[in-house]
Amino acid sequence: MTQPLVITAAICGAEVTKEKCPAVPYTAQELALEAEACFREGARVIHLHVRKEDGTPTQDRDTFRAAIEAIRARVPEVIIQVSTGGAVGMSVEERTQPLDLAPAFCTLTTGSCNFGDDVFVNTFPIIEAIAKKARAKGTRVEIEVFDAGFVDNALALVRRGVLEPPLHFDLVLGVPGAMTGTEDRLDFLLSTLPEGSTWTVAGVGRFELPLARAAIARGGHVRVGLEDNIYVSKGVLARGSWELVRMVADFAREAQRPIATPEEALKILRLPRPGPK
Ligand code: KMH
Ligand code: ZN
Repeated sequence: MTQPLVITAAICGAEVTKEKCPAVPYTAQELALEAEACFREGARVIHLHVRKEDGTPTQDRDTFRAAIEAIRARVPEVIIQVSTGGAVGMSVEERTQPLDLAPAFCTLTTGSCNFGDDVFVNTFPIIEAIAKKARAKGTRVEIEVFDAGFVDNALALVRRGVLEPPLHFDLVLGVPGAMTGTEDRLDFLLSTLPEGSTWTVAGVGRFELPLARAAIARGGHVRVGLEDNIYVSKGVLARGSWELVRMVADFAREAQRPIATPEEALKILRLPRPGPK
C-alpha cells in the first residue's frame, strides 16, 4: 500500500534574503504565518531556521523559543524540526543552541561539502557532538545528505553506537558544490540507504520540483520551500513556501498519493505528539 506523503516546508533557511524573495519570513510572527499557510496546503513538518530582525541568520535559543511558541500558537499540530546546520561558519556551540529547548526533531548533517563558494564543515567530532546532544535531549534526528559519503558516515556512526536505526534521511540534491539533482543521483543514494529507513528529498533550485515528483513516484517524502528554491517556474518568484507546498500537494493528488494527516506524519517519522515545545 502507498504510504501517505509527508511534506516538509523549509520556510526560511539561513541564506535566502527578502532582497532575493520578499516572501522570506524573518520574525517569529512572519514565520508563524508562513508555517500556518504551509500547513493549510498540506505541509506536516516545518524545517526551522531563525533570523535576527535584519535577516542575519542566528541559532540563538531565545529566538528559536519565540519562533516555536509563535508557530505553536497558530498551528499546534505541525511538527517543528529545528536546524542544527545553521549557517556556514557557525561554531558547534552556536549551532546546537536550539537543542537546549529539547525539541522533538532536528537535523544532523553527516559530512562536509562545498556550499556555493563556502565550505559547510561537519567533521566527525562536530557530527558526534551534535548527535550526542540530540540524544541527550531526546531529539530525533533527520540525517541531511548533501553528498554520497554522508550516508556512509551515518552508517559509521550507527556502528559506533552514536546513531540508532531506524534512520530518517533527507537527501538534499543540487547544492552548488555538492551532489547534483538528477534522478540517477537520487536512485544511487536510495540504493545505499539501510533497509527500514525513511527518506525525504529536498531538491535545490531548479531541481526542487522535478525531484519532488520523483520522490512521490518512488514512495518517499518531499521537502520544498524558500530555503531551497524561490521560484514556482522560470523567473517567477514564489509568493511564499506555501505556494511550493501547494504544487507538491497537487503532484501527489495527480499521482494518487494521499497527503499524510498530522497523526500519520508522526507515525511515519517515529515522533511523539507535539507538546508545548
Ligand atoms: N544553511 C546550511 C549551511 C540544516 O538546516 O541542518 C545548512 C542547513 C542544514 O541548512
Ligand atoms: Zn536548513
